[in-house]
Amino acid sequence: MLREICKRRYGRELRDCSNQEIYYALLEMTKELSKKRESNEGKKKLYYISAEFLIGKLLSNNLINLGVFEEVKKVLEENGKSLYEIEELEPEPSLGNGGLGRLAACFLDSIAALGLNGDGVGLNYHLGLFKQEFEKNSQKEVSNPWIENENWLVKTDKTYDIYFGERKVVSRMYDIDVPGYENRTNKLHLFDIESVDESIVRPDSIDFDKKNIEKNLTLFLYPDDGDEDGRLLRIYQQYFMVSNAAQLILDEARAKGSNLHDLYDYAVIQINDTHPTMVIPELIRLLNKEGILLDEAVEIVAKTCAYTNHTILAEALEKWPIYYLERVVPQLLPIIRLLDKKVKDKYHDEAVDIIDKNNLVHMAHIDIHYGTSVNGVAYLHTEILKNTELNRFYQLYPNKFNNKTNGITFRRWLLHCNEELTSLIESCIGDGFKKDADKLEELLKFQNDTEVLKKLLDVKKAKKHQLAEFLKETQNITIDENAILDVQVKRLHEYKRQQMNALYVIYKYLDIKKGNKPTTPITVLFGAKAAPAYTIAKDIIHLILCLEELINNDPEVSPYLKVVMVENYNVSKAAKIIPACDISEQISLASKEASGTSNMKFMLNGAVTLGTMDGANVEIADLVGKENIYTFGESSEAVIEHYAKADYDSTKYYAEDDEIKELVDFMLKKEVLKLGDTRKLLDLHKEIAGKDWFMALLDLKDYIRVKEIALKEYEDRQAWAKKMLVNIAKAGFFSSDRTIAQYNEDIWHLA
Ligand code: 26Q
Repeated sequence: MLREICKRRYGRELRDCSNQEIYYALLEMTKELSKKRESNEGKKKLYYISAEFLIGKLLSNNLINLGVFEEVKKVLEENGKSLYEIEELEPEPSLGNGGLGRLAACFLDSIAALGLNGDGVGLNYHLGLFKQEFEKNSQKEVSNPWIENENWLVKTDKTYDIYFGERKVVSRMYDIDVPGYENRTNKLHLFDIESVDESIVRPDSIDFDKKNIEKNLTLFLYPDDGDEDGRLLRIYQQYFMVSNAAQLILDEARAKGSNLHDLYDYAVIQINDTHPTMVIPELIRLLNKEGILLDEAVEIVAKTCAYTNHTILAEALEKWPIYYLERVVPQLLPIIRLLDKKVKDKYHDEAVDIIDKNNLVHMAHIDIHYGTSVNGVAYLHTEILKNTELNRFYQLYPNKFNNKTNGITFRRWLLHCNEELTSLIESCIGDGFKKDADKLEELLKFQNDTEVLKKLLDVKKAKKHQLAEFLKETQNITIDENAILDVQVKRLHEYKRQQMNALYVIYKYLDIKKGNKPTTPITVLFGAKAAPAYTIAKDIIHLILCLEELINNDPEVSPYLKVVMVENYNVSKAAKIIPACDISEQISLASKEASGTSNMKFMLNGAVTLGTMDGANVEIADLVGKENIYTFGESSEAVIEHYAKADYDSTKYYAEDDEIKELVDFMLKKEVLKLGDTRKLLDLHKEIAGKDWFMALLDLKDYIRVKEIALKEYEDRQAWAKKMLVNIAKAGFFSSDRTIAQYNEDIWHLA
């Protein structure tokens, strides 16, 4: 088929086409193939509404799911072409910030793989999350377009009128096919308006006129930001997304015979964090317009919606000033006030109000009162929601609360990103694990098989080699393929504590300077974008880049320790980095990371976790047992208590412990200041020594202690390989197929 497409498009044989031409031919072929797969149908349908779908590149994954990956790869090879080189030409859709968006993408893959009738609904951002560049050891943001003339989007003829008060825009729906692994195809519906104007972005930046919504509505994915215009635009985007979703849902239900009084038999809506919350008042408004009385409309919608919470950070919970909503979507205000009144009349408890006394609208409260289900994303996270953050709500609605521990799609995070490991596993236990991830447990039989353990180490080495070549090519960075690869890749946030890892790097640097040379060299690799307005996060990146320059150019130290900050960490870089990793850094302050999902990807690829008892790390520890994970730090209970009593004082740790002080003060040493910006380093120093809101200094010494143990134990290669194997064998639980099966069983009830 590929040959014919090339002939038709270019009048040439496959072998005479350029990689770029072949990429477009493959795009056409893949779209054609997935169109042929019948779509899922059924009376009831799931609508997974999310402001973010961090789908990443689609070509290879779609080929895998359509069952033609091997064949295509072979045909290309026979014609002197490489699928991997062709893949590099695919522009990456970065339509998400991080974990939440990537989770939505993994979920779409699993929903289709399980043959469930469910589509994604979101926004067609023209520019994905900014592209990160490093300049003078600092992050610079530039715009990140992904839509070429030929792309994955299929323009549909579905359009809707969307009103912001009196102001009307006309939307259009674009679809991206989601072919299920050896199954039928679902869709990701992305809404857009035609008047968006990419030329309003100022060159070489991400600045644009935030007032003109005709031109900017779907221009950008929102990186959390603080200025007023920006926040208003976020509300415009959210309403645009949910009004389209609501109209689509009602259209489809009606077409299947719903009289709308029975909407919940035709539709279930999963609200991904509070970003799509306005779908609740919007649906109520639309049902009411159709002649359904308000009280009944509220009941109907409450039976149709379910909410997932992804964070317990108070500052990340959406609370919009009521006058913002009044300005953007005045038509929703009567409904939101009605929802609030019902709550106030019934409960007389300010803590659960929708509109608080400061006239802030608590979006999560709408979801909890007016939905069937509230779920957290890992066991510990759900417990914290129930017992502390959302305890008042849990007392009102104990049956709504449930846990759905996150998962990842094994098609992308094993089959595609690590073919070498996939075939080793297959040679041991057959290919049943590809459909049923729990079968990975059969690997445990090989725990003491020296042959298999050796092959496992060989695979790791091969993946390190590939990563080393990639880093050389893209960033001109040389890493030692024989070094221990220690990796922390995730969005930059103080609670994730990249700063604590940076302090470890300083510790190790000074230790090597003192003459304590590690037996095996260590590479500490970071990858992280900081929100453009998050100054401290940017200062932490600055520190890491300064350390990178200092250490890698120090002839005494660099043979033993290297620091690498990967530029523009994204999904495709993750797919190259994760399989090469030995030690997976999951070091958030206990209680703060709702789940984490990279922890699962690393484990699946045979990395050993070094982490706190936070998020899904708790479940990883439970599964692999304490000899196969390195844990440290204060417990979530202890941390929650520190916050409750406000008794954590970083100045104490800093001033009263000379070892800690030496590490923190290092960032102000002249050799570092010489490489960096004094203001930024001073600010960061002040933040850590004087405030340290996420308690890096609290756990620092335990972290260093346990990390040193891990590095030492790495030396026993056989014992380490066994840990790797147990981690892989136990990763089956974290397949998003399992997560989705549980959502369906407990919440969605699709046939
Ligand atoms: C909110 C308001 C205005 C602008 C932006 C935002 C915004 C955008 C993105 C708020 C939050 C996010 C993303 C949150 C996120 O990624 N959370 C992560 O979700 C993962 C999947 O459940 C978890 O594994 C992570 O622990 C959690 O941090």
